[in-house]
Formats: sequence, C-alpha cells, structure tokens
Amino acid sequence: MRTQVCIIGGGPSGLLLSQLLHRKGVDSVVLERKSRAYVLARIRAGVLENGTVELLREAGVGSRMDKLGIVDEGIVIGAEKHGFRIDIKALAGKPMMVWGQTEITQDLYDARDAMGGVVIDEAEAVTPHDLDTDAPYVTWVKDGTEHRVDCDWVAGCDGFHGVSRQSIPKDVLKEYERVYPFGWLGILSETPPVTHEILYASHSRGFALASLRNENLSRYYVQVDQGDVVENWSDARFWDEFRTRIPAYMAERLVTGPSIEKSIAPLRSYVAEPMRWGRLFLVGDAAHIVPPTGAKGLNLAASDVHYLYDALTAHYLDDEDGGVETYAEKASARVWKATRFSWWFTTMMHRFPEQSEFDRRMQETELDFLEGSQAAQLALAENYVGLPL
Ligand code: RFL
Ligand code: PHB
Repeated sequence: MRTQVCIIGGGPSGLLLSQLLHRKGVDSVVLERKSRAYVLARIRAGVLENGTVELLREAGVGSRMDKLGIVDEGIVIGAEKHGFRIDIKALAGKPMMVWGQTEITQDLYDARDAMGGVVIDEAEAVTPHDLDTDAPYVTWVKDGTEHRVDCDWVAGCDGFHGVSRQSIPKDVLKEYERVYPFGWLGILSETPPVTHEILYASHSRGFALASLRNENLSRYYVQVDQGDVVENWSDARFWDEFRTRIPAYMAERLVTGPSIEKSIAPLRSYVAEPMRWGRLFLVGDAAHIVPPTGAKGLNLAASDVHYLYDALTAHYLDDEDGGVETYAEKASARVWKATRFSWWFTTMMHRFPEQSEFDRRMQETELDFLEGSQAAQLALAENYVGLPL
C-alpha cells in the first residue's frame, strides 16, 4: 500500500489532520491501535478555543457543534466561599465553545467514512521505519497478518503513550517534565449544570471545577491526592466534597444525581522537542501534555494540526516547503506558551501537599490581584481564549 501521509493514531489529532488533508486532495492512511468503540467512549476535553472551532468548521465537521455546542462568554473563579466572573469575550474579543471531545471524534469518524477515508482500527504493533530517509514506511499487524504502507511523511498523532515519539533517537529527543502531586477525579452526571460558565474554584480543601456538556449533562471535577483511586469515592462523597469547594451561591443550587462515569487523571506538564525528526512530525499529546486547568490539551493538538495541515498542503499543492521546515519551531513556540499558562493556572488554584503558609498567602494574593486588576484579567482571557496561530 502507498499513501502520501501515514497518520499514526486515530484520536482527535489524527482524524482531524486526515480529514483536512483529504479535502485538499492529499491522501492519508490512519492507523489506530484501539477499536472505534473504545476511542469514542473516552470522555475528555470540553472547552474549545475559537481557532479550534474554526478549524473544525474548515474540516466540514462544524454543523452539529454550531447547532448544539454552548457558547461560553466568561468563566467564574471561585475563591473559598465567593466567586467572581471574568468576561472573556469582552476582554479578548471572542467567546469559547463548550463541545465535548467525544462528539468531535464521532463527527470526524462519520466524515472520514462519508468521504471514504482509510482509517484502520485495531492495528497492532504499529512501527515506523526509515524516518531519516526519503522513503519512510510503517508496518502493523491486523488479524495476525503483517501489513506495510510506504509514504512521504509520518504524522505521529498517537498520544502520550504512542510509538512515534519513541522512534526519535535518545540523543536527539529532549524532554521537559513536571509531575504535579495530585490528580483530578472527574464525574459525568445527568443533572442540569450548576453553571453555564466554567467554574474554576480554589478552596482550602483543594481545587474544584464545574463544567457541562449540555442542558442535562454536567461534568465536574475535584482535586484528589496522588495515588487516590475511584473506589474511594462514592457518589455521595464526591457530591459532599464538590459542594464544599464551590462558592456558596452555587452550592445552594447544585442538583446531584448518580454518576454515569467516574475516573481519575494524573496531572503533568510535559514537552518533547524537536517536534519534527526526518520525515516524522509529532502532533498533539504525542509531543506535549498540559494539566487540564485552562483546557489547553485538545486545543494545542488542534493548533499543531493547523500548522502541519498548512505545511503539507503548501508542500503538495504549491511545491513550497517553508511550512515543513518551520513546523517544529512554530508549533513548539505556541506549546511553550500554553504550557506556561496551564502551569501558572494550576499552581495558583491547587493545594500542594508541602505548601507553606507563605505559599498559601501568595496564592490568595494572586487571586485577589486577579479579581481587582483588569490587566491581570486581560492576560488570563488572552491565554484562555487561545493565543494567535
Ligand atoms: P489522544 O486523544 O491520546 O489520541 C491518540 C490516539 O492514538 C492511539 N494510539 C496508537 N495508535 C496506533 N499505534 C500506537 N502505538 C498507538 N498508541 C496510541 C490512541 O489509542 C489514541 O486513539 O491524542 P490527541 O489526538 O493528540 O488528542 C489530545 C487530546 O485527547 C487531549 O489533549 C485532551 O483530551 C486533553 N484534555 C483537554 N483538552 C482541552 O483542550 N480542553 C479540555 O477541556 C480538556 N479536558 C483533557 C481534559 C484530558 C483529560 N484526560 C483524561 C487526560 C480533561 C481530562 C480529564
Ligand atoms: C471539561 O469540560 O471537561 C473541562 C473544562 C475545562 C477544563 C478542563 C476540562 O479546564
């Protein structure tokens, strides 16, 4: 088999890249390790930057989002018992969109099917070869048979645990990492959301976040200790903890109910460089992880896709390689800025186990400053809505 771009990983990055390229006549094959049902059941991101929304529209998968997504013009910051609003749209000129990652993945799969895109799922032992030559290829095993695709480029869209990044030689790959000493316990519940504007709450018992998916589907999180397990968290315990950590006026109107999903995610900041090696490009979580405070993960994946899509269409349609040559540099520069923002927001909002009284007062003062300063709110809004591409 031969294709122009072999895409490893059929998550949002891989599917979006393949969909965009196909619409410009560039051919790709997507290799995904898991089953489609598994990929579609993963509950993750919910908040999209304006640039991500526009890219989804350009890919032809914006219509359900535009009909059913919830436009979010502001966020609420909780500090112990009270909360204050930051008007993201007024400050940064654009709103956010609340639209779940599972819906995006569903629309992308449907669009790939409708256009006859090649997405091979349950591909085992996916292995890229000869990435530092002009004739790379990728092998995999499906139903016990080995297959091979020859290509011009390999896009590593296979997430943090994928194989692509590991193909870069150890003496070339540079990794930067911070692991935070806590995780987020998230639940999905078929209850009316307590707020239509995302709430980020700092509390002496730990951070909490209120988000939503639709009028009767809420997505809530609380900070938990590193190593904690969902078995320790009955629904009743979750609701008690969540109610305690959110501002009093919201706690009064909180509607609780059974959880339909419950999971714990560890928090880390991680950046790998370079994002290109030979004929391999790293895209999305394969190259970087941010803690979810600030909702940047999926949006960064989309901005990587944007740069690579521009680069590859210029290569194939205009015989112009400037974008291919500058992909790693451009994508990394934006990644570092979002990494800084997510680290700053995480550090201000969470309780750290070894925190001193001084550290605590610094967090409180930072929140106080944010509440009173238009300039501080503008800096947050500019980052939250998404830095320019
Ligand atoms: P993914 O989604 O991990 O997809 C990678 C795909 O590659 C496949 N794969 C392989 N395929 C073939 N061969 C191999 N060897 C392979 N190894 C792996 C995997 O099965 C998978 O299908 O990466 P991608 O596409 O780069 O997308 C990144 C996003 O999923 C991620 O950044 C976001 O979900 C992060 N995130 C959030 N981002 C936001 O922008 N806004 C949010 O509100 C937000 N909330 C979140 C989040 C992530 C969370 N968790 C659980 C990590 C909330 C949570 C709780
Ligand atoms: C979510 O809706 O899952 C969500 C929202 C905002 C975040 C992280 C996750 O910062």
